[in-house]
Amino acid sequence: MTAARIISWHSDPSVPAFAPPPGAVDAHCHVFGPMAQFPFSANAKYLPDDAGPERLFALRDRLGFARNVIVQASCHGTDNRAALNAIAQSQGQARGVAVVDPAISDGELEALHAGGIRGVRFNFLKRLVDAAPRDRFLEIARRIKPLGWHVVVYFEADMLADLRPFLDALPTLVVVDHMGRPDVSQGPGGADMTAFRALLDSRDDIWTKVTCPDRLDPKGPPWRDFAAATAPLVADYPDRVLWGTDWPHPNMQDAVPDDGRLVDMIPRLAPTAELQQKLLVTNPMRLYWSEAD
Ligand code: 0GY
Repeated sequence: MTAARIISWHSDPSVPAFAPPPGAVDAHCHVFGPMAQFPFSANAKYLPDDAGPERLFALRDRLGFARNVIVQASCHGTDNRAALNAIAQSQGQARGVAVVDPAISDGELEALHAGGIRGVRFNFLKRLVDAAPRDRFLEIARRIKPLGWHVVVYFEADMLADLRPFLDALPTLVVVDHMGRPDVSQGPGGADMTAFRALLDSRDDIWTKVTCPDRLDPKGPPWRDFAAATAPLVADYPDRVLWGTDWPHPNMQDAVPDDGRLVDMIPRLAPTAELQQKLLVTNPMRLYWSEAD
């Protein structure tokens, strides 16, 4: 079993030439395990090697970032202890997004809040999770609203039309992972981006992460199609975008991205200092560190 565990991250990422602004937040990353302490879910669709907080924080420092938002990875199911452990070890420099079961108690939700969780993730990718009825997700969204949390949704472009009634019904701020995985080769005016912009235009409390060129642009570095499709989105919705590495890049095996090159892409997505400040500091701080702490 151990031999089959996946290493999905670059062993020696470059130091980026681009220096993020002080206080920059990597707003989409994960931790795996360590498995001996925090076993993976019996329903996990992939079995990764350990990628714990020490590695994550070493990468954060190498890339010139100050903070992390740790998103519960599907391989840990609804057991958020690995993410909570990483947040606890971050000395206030990490917050998280959990995956929870609808049966969770109010006390457990409050404990997650105390542990640094500020949102829940609803994952619709069939290759990652078993299907969950949408009414259960809506119930969770209603439960977490009083805590001031938001909902993170992960879906693919061809699911958007079907998901619209569900997304429209969500009662909290919504963050869409990786822009709903558009086909970036269609360009900024292509069908996928046009449908996604219609979603953003339908409510002013839908945000997105301009993340994962490595997943969305099969032509590879320097990810030209991704930059061409994404930069106009950052320009048009500057107060509703987040950026993250996606480290340790769950499931990426064949083309593991160099995280330094991902960071070096930021000025092509957000060309001005003002846009960079919003993308990397102002926006994530508003969502994850809105209290005075
Ligand atoms: C991502 C993407 C993936 C995986 C997960 O929770 C996860 O396992 O998020 C993926 O395989 O596309 O955003 O990290």
